[in-house]
Amino acid sequence: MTPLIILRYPDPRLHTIAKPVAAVDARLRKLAAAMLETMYEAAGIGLAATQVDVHERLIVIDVSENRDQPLVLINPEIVWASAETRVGDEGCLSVPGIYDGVERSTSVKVHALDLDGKRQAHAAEGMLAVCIQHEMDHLIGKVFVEYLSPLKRNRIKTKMVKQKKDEERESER
Ligand code: GNR
Ligand code: NI
Repeated sequence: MTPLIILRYPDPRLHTIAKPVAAVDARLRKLAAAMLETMYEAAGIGLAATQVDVHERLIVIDVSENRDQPLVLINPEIVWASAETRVGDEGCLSVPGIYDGVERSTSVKVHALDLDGKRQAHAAEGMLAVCIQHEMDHLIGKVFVEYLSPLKRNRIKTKMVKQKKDEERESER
C-alpha cells in the first residue's frame, strides 16, 4: 500500500468540517488501514482523515511505545472532558517541524464506533487524551497552531510557505 498524502498547513482543505461516516464497510476499513500505514510511515502518534483530504469523522491513533496498539475511532464524540487542564508541547504532521504549547483537558471520555461498527467507550488520559483532542480538532477543521498567538501563527504560516517553495525548487532541479 502506498502511503496517503498528508495535507500541509496552510492548505485551506485542513479547515474542512468532516461529515459523519455513513457506514462501517469495506471501503472504510481500507481507508483506516491506509491511514494507519501513513501514520506509522510518518512516525506520528495520530492521524485524522481531514489530513489526508477525506472529510469524514475518522481518526487513527497509536501512542504505544512499540507502535503496536492501533486505535481506530469512527464518528468519535467527546462525552466528557476534565476541567483540569495542562499545557503540553504539540506537533502535527500537517505542520512539520513546529512544536508549541497547547492547553488541553488532562482526561477525556470518548464514544466512537470501532471497525466492526460497534459502539465503544474510551477513557483516556496522558498522551492519549491529548492526541484524541488534537485529532478531533482536525475533524472540525482546526489545526493546533490556531491556539497560538496571531504573531506565532503568521510566522509559522510564512515558514511553511517558504519551505514548500524551497521543496518545489529542489524538485525542479
Ligand atoms: O504525531 C503527532 N504527535 C503529537 C504530539 C503532541 C500532541 C499531538 C500530536 S498528534 C501528531 C500527529 C498529528 O498531526 N495528528 O493529527
Ligand atoms: Ni495533527
